[in-house]
Parts: sequence; structure tokens; C-alpha cells
Amino acid sequence: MNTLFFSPGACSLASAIALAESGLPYRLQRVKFADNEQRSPEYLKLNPNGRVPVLVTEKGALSENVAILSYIAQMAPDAKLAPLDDPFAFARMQAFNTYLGGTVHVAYAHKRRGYRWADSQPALDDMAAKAPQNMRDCFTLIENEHLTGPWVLGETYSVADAYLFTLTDWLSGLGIDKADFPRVADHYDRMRARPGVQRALAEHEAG
Ligand SMILES: N[C@@H](CCC(=O)N[C@@H](CS)C(=O)NCC(=O)O)C(=O)O
Repeated sequence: MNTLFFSPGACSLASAIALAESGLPYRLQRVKFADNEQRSPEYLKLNPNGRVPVLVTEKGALSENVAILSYIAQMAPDAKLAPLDDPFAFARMQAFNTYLGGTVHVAYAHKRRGYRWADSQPALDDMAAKAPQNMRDCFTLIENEHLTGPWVLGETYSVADAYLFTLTDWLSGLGIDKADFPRVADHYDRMRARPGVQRALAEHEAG
């Protein structure tokens, strides 16, 4: 059975939603950030990057949401979580997910985890101050260019929607009102209404 290592409030929610919607059996294992468990020797054996999520599968451990999301979608074809029979649409999904993981998530991290990139307090303060504007720029692009709707890929729901929902949920932590992005806000509300999303939220936050 798959085991997802997660932390409440973290980006692991995207993978948790995909699992909840997949119909695959799974277990959840909380990683306690307060105890720095993500840096423990046992955890680093699963993911040397020291981050959540990790999905432990029958073949071994997988890290990175982009990889975990596409793996779950491919392991559960009946759940229709990705356009598995259309290589171009699948690649578009991967392009969007890579943008979320490689650009949007990193823009957000400059607020709370600036120590990854700088040591001096003025540099940390600068990065934290710039994070909301960078996130606004990212979500403006998502609103105007990517989210043609109703889903990220248009008419076809996919794991990209779970990932977008997860990062949209972080906007309020930066003082950004998602209502400034009407398509994104509408997408968020429709995601929240999905039973799999509600299950994942409940399990993820209960920890
Ligand atoms: N690109 C990675 C990012 C993973 C990541 O940064 N996870 C954060 C939580 S959102 C984490 O584990 N942080 C713990 C730390 O930095 O010590 C992915 O999408 O899986």
C-alpha cells in the first residue's frame, strides 16, 4: 500500500488530494516539522532533500509533487486524473505543474524560508517583502493565461487542479485576497466542494 508522508498546511496536500481522488488504498504518515523530523536520518533515507511530500510505493520512495501527482494519475487510470491518452495534453499538465512547483512555490518560500538563499537580515527582509508581489504576479499569469477553465486543462479535470488549489490556499497567508483573481477563486470554491478534496483536507489537517 502507498504511504504519503505529509505535514499539515504543506504542499503535500496536492498529493493527498490526488490520492483521495484516485481510489487507491493509502496510508498517511505525518512528518513533524516542529521536531525537524524532515531532517532525521530515517526520513533522509526516504528523501535526501528533507522535504514533504514523499510517497512510499511498492517500488520505492518518490519525492516531488510533480512526480507523485503524475504517478498517482497513471496508477489509477479509471479515476481520470490526467489525460493519459493524449501526450500533448499530458505534457501541458506537466508544464503547469512544473510552473507551480518550480516558480510559484519558490516565490512563496521567499516569505518564510528566505534562509535557503541568504543570511543577512536585510536580504531576508527584502525577500520576505517581495514575496507577496511575486505571488501576485504568478497568480495574475495563472488567472489571465493558464486557467481558461473550468479546470486548468480546460474541460478536463486533472491533478493540476489539486496542485493549484493547494497553492491558492496559501495566498491569504501573504495577505492576498484570492477574490482579486475571480477565475482562481471560482476554481478554489469548486475544488472545495469535491468529496476527495474534503477528505484530503480533513485527513491532512487532522495529522
Ligand atoms: N518541489 C518540492 C517542494 C517540497 C517542499 O519544499 N516542501 C516543504 C513543505 S511545503 C517542506 O518540506 N519544507 C520543510 C523544510 O524546508 O524543512 C515538491 O513540490 O514536492
